[in-house]
Amino acid sequence: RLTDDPSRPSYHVTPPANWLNDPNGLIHWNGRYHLFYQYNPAGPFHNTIHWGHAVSDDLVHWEDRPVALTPSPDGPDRDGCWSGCAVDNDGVPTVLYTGGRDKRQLPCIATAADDDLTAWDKDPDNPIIEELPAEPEVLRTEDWEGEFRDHCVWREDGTWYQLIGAGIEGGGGAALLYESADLRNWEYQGPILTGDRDTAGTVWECPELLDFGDRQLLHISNYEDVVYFLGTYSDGEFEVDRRGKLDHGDFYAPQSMWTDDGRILTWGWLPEARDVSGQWDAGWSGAMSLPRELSLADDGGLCQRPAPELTELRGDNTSYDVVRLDAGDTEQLPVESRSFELRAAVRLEDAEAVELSVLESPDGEKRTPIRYSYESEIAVDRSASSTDPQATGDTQSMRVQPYDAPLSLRVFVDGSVVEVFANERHCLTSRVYPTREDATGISLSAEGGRATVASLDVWELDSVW
Ligand code: DQQ
Repeated sequence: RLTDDPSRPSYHVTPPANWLNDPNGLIHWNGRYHLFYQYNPAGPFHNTIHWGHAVSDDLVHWEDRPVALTPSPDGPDRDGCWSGCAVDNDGVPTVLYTGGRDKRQLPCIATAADDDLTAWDKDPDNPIIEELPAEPEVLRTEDWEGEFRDHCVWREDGTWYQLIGAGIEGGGGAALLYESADLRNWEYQGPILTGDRDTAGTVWECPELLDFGDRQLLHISNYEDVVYFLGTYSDGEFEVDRRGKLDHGDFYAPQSMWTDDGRILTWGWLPEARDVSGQWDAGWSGAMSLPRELSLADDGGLCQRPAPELTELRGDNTSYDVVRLDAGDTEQLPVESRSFELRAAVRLEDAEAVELSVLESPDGEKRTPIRYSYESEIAVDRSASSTDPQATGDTQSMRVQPYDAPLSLRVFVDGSVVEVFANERHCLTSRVYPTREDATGISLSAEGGRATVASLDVWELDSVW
């Protein structure tokens, strides 16, 4: 496991070295949490994808396991074992994933060969779906005979259902529904939802349908964003009543796990925001988000909060009841860290904005401000984060709820990850690459008026390995 790079997160899951992308096959099995992921053991770039594997007893501490799925030289997954999910088929852990071969994307199935989920038997009859659906016509591109991949599988009244992500010729993305009695023979039913290409992309990757009882959530990844639709799903159709983004920053292709105690935990891939040569120099690429617990609020909106188990990682603590800031004031916190959690309730009073600056050098030259303004916007400004020409310097932002109530903020900084949770609803994750060793400070300041920051805590967080 590479450890000597200050940009390496220590409490977000990363590959031991080399490349990681989407979370796959999430399953709470025999009391252990299994997290598989798209992995290239050959280097920090996306090619000939395997499934990496990490396992945890408590959702907090992780252990690397051997590679779980490897492309078979003669198989339909010769060019890669792409994203897929895991289900419990009456005691047999089973994964469905996309095999890549030539220009085709071919759904495949494998069953666990042991109880630790370290080895998998691929079905000799793979691929389990060979024909693309006739209607609507699946998008062909230069690279693919059909943009048709990724799997979300569930069982209802004894019948298996599956969503596959796709693009539609002349249209936008789609989540295509299939039905099966045995997980192997699938009958195509049609799209449960299709997207408008201008607002929701041309291809939908990694669709996932989550059930919250009387309402459902479908999220899709459209090359740029993770868009979620909330509404009701029944009889093969999804009726949308609201939509949003699961995260407004560097977060993609999420997948969820149903825990034995009935919670939905979601992980997303945090892609790098430095260029290919920067990733090559580092020798690793990609991290997982923290596990996020998803639920619906009384007003029907989506709540996202860090899994409560993560408080286990809290070490040294610095705490303030309240910090009062006047216009132009800057308050330096006595903490030096690149792996911490900060929690606060921010009230703007009559200020225009409050800036919480992290990864700040003592002279203030290098810093990553998280700016909360009265326009109800949170922005992470990366323009002074780094002098690394390989790193992105743009600003990422999101809207939050109205500013007259205090903003509840939880910020997780970890090497090159800044993961922000606002009001337990809105998330913005940014990747930053401080170059100065002393860029480890935290400060607070107010602009244009007074503000208070209450219930302020900073905890050092331990490594999870
Ligand atoms: N990543 C996988 C695909 C999926 C994409 C390939 C999303 O299965 O569509 O690594 O990031």
